[in-house]
Amino acid sequence: QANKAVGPQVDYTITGIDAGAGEMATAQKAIKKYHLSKWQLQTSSSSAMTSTLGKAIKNRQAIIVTGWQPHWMFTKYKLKFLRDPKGVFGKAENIHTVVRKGLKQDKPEAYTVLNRFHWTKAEMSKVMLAVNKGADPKRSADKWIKQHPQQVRQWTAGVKHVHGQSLKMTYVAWDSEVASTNVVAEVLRSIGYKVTIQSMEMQPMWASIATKAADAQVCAWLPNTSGVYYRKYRGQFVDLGVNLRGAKVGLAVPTYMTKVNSITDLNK
Ligand code: PBE
Repeated sequence: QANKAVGPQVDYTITGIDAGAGEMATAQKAIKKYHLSKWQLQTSSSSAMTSTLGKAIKNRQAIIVTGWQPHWMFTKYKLKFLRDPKGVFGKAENIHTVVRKGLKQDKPEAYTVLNRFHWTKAEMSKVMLAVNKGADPKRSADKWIKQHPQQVRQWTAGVKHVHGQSLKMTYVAWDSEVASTNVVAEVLRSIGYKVTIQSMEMQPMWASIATKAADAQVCAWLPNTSGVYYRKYRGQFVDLGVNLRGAKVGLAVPTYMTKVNSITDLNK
């Protein structure tokens, strides 16, 4: 089987995630740029994609997914990103925190904490892996916070306690963003905010900040993956800068697919 072309083994299908994800648009672009005319990108969800991936790996079958890092799938499974010689997926990305206009004036304490929030890929992965193992996201966030008191104190240092002010965060239920959003929400709760977090598709998430229906989101993968909405809503939000450095997006396969190392190999 290792010698057979990969296309027929997977029905020329790339297993994707939610249609609204930036990575899905980029994967469509890759299909064009690499002339993968026989190939289709299957829309599903992060959880359906990882479940299909898990089953394929259990049976040592070929599979190609839209992958990203940080993500627990790279911890749990032996995966590799396919090389992307045309650079369609771009290089490493950073994740930014984006808040609504006027937040600094209205809720300066929240603004300060959101502005300071930043962590590493390894830290985010820890929370993601706990959630993947079945732990509640809020509890996993709490546990991480308890284990990193100095870091969290840096984000809240000198910030005065508020008394039940409300704060609304929006996010997309990608595993990475479930982790970051819950951690930030719990930190803001610890200084007295009544935080609600609401998951939605990517476009409404950006719109919620632009229309001031929501206060903050920590899910902006830039410059590429969230670039469409970053440009579309430019001037209608405040970019607080990087909260995680060196994220990556691309097509990924299990390492046992030794013949498939580059997106160009999908044409063989
Ligand atoms: N992701 C995770 C998102 C950004 C974070 C790569 C699935 C996407 O828009 O594709």
